[in-house]
Amino acid sequence: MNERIKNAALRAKLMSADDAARFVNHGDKVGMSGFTGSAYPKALPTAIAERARAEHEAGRDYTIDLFTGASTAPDCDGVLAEADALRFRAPYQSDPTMRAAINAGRMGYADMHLSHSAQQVEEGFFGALDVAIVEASQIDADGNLVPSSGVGNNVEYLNAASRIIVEVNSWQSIELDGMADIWQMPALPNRVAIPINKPGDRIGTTYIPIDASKVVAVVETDAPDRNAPFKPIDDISRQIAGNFLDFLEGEVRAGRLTYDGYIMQSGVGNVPNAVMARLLDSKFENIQAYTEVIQDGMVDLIDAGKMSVASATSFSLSPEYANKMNAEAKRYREHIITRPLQISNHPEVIRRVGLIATNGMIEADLYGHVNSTRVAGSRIMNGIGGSGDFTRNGYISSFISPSVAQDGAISAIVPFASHIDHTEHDVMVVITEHGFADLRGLTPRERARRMVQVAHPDYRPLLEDYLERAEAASVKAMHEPHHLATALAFHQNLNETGSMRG
Ligand code: 0RQ
Repeated sequence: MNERIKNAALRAKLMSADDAARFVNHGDKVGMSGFTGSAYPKALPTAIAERARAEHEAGRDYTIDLFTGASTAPDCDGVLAEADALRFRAPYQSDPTMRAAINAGRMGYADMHLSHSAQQVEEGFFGALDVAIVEASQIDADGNLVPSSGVGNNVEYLNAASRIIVEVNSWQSIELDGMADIWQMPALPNRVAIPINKPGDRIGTTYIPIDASKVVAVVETDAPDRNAPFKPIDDISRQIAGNFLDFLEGEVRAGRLTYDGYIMQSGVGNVPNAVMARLLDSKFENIQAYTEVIQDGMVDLIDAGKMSVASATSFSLSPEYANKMNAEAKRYREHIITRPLQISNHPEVIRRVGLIATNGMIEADLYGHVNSTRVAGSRIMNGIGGSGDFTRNGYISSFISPSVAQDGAISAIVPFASHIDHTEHDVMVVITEHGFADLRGLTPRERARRMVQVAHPDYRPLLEDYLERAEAASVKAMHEPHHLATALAFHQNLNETGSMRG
């Protein structure tokens, strides 16, 4: 594998993951690569977890603070949480073991807008970064890193850290070389406009330059990304996708969108994937994505000639599609650009390109506030991720969700959201299998009437009762009526009986 490490000085730093883990000490702040199961380091997390266990068994403290691009995998977040190796985690996670550790109060978690995360780490909001552990597909002769299946916050973590550990993963295609577009944000106060006008604009280098004197270890790996498969598309997802397409068609009829002018941002998950499958046989052409992750559905759209370019920060592919990407990276890099997270999610560029943002949600309330992150107000699910970056700054923001979860015990439309990630000022369209609620231009009370119509029929009478009660209690507060004593009754019922119906 030495052909992937072309720089002799860095080749001399080759060692085992266990030896490299000696450079990661108790109390260190560690920035790792990794984004939605792609491009995370495959060997060091397990080695660090083993070190933590050994230290704990010897009666010594050992925890680190961990920053990434976004979620990683069981062999990264999972093993570290299992070994109680983390004191603090940011900015996003979705691992079941880690989620349980956070919700049990065993470790801390700060859920942040992903576009903020690199800047806040680089500027020292969390203290100085000690170590960056970054996966690369190769190291070139000059010691630059060629990114693997994602870029995330690697540039900023490599700049900020005192020590660098590089994992060179030979599972990643060598032909990913050329896909990344690395543009470095000048430091404050010397910021300049980001010169991206269209999703396909390339503005930087295809590699990440690093300070090679900071590299303490290079580790070879040959392991796949996490690559969770998608569930087969079910009837509910198909109906939601159909309603989303009706909404887009309405925008075309209203003259606000053209069939060759759809610029997409899409959250991850089964429903967004169903939307992309539906776009395959739609009238939309030359679809462009300015988004966070490349998903199976986008690869299909590229193959079908429907999507001309997709700009993101990483892949989030099923195993089948990851293999296809690896086999044909040379062809796909003509259509796909991977960028630093702070560029893929930058409010400036999102606003400029005029994209339509589409994300999943936990719940929306009658007035259009959306909770993406906390079940019944307190229990973290994953995190806000990039949904806030795209929702606030998109041209149109939409949320897609089944109207109920857990066999109908939970309504996705509630009187008052138990936690608010996206305010009524940001949320424009809410889509379920029962239709779409276009909230634009409506007053709060008009919005509430539209939201009832996209709720599950079982919950509509309960929501209507709530509205009547709220209006009766709000003679002097008719702008956005609430009955505060029962505003969270759905959630109270859920906690007490296991169902929002009570
Ligand atoms: O639970 O997995 O145990 O079955 O949430 O729900 O319906 O499959 O929807 O996969 O789109 O996830 C908000 C979590 C939705 C996601 C969220 C339970 C439900 C199921 C998954 P099970 P679905 P999705 C850019 C965009 C924030 C980050 C983001 C998310 C599980 O979309 O994390 O948008 N968003 N990033 O049963 C209790 C409710 C529930 C509920 C659903 N009201 N109460 N549980 N569930 N609604 C990309 C990135 O930033 C990376």
